[in-house]
Amino acid sequence: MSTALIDAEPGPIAIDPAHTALVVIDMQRDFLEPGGFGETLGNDVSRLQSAVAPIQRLLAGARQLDMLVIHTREGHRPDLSDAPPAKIARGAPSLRIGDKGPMGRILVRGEAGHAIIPALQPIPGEVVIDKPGKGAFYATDLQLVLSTRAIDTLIVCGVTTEVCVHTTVREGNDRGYRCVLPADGCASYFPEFHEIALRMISAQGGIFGWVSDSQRILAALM
Ligand code: TIU
Repeated sequence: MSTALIDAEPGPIAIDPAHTALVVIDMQRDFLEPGGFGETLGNDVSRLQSAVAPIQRLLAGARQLDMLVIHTREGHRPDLSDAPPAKIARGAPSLRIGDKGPMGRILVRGEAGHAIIPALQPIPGEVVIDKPGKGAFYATDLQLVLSTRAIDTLIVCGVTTEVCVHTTVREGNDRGYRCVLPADGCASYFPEFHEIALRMISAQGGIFGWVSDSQRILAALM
């Protein structure tokens, strides 16, 4: 296959799977399961479940097409040397980053809660990027991985729409990547933020990306 035309807002986008990466943001137990970082912040973590099945379908399609697949995980070194004090001190969570919770230390690499949920486990050959911030480009080698594979387009899904997905799309757009979001493959603890975050991306002629959905993306690709 050379190019596929994806139906999207604000208009169709032609992508070449050989130069496209599927980027799955932070589908970790810490955000999706009770007892993790998301719940310590006071969120109803069940709100993120809707993204799981669409991402499973996107992963299956990407794997069939041999597309580059990248998974990210938000988290910190066990000594918290890469966790800014301002991030640890933020808000009034029931447990802070680094504290011991039911899935191990909150948002710390190597702990059970830091792992990607069982339904979306990476397979050999897929890239896993550990990131200390909300954006996947900040303080990671993501851009190097993408340039090594001559990637120009990112299909970005995961959680949460208005936090780590949005930050990554904004970072990616400024670095020259065309970013397409499957609306159903993203989710937020705040449904209204999910909706408005997607509208922000495709407004003004697609000011920093395109919004589609898993069905339309897969219909174009497969
Ligand atoms: N709290 C929230 O909505 N999100 C995060 O803290 N990180 C991600 O979005 N992954």
